[in-house]
Amino acid sequence: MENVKVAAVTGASRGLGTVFARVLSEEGYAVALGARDLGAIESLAASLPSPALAHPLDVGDPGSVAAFRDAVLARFGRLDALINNAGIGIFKRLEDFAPEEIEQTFRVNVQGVWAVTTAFLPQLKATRGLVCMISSDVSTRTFPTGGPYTASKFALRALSRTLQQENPELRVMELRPGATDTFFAGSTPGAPGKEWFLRPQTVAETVRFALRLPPEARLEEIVVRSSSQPPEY
Ligand code: NJP
Repeated sequence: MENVKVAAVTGASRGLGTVFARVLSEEGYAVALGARDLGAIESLAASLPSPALAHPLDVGDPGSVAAFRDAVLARFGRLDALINNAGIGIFKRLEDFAPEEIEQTFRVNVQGVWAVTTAFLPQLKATRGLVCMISSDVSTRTFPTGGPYTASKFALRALSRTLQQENPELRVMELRPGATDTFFAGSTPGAPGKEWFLRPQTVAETVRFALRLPPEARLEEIVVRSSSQPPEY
């Protein structure tokens, strides 16, 4: 296994995470899958063309992050790519938020990314690895009902850039998808009104492109939006 590159994907149980995992596997990476829905990631692991590990992960729980890290390193011993994909969104007017909902948004979308990334930092530095932050096209803009979510993605953008500045040997990429047809925010793929949303596979192809670039190149940011997404959206 020593020469096989290894990738970890958080939030791999559905939506974008499952297609990121498949692309990594197709590109020859052994893949570690983390999410709270263990059954879903076990099924995914069994269907991938490369060696895969499914292990429970709640990115908001430091003990869970440490157990995930230990399991990944016990099985594979290295990490070449980390896809920080796990994320949540709660959408309503600011005055309607409960404090716990804001805390939960930042615990998963910001603190969770920090926890997983720093847990694997020695291994990522050793391989001069790729750290892919699944941010959002809203990491530089706001919209009504999107306050805490957009704030968390602005914060993730800052975290990504700081990580790159502190660790020049890493390749940190902020991937900023527009509206994508997943289970995000309690929605259902293919539901009415989502006809123009990007397909998750289309977003995942940008990760394949990044993986195939030679190490001399650092793809720092990708914004990918549906060609049907209204410009004012
Ligand atoms: O959403 P969904 P997406 N610990 O709901 C996991 C960003 N994005 O694929 O734990 C660990 O289908 C959850 O797994 P589980 C978005 O902000 C999306 O669209 O089993 N994992 C599931 O696998 C997010 O960062 C759109 O419940 C946790 C996954 O996250 C990323 O894309 C637009 C977790 C969510 O799958 C993937 O979201 C955009 C935790 N505590 C950015 N909590 C879009 N879809 O339109 C959740 O700009 N997960």
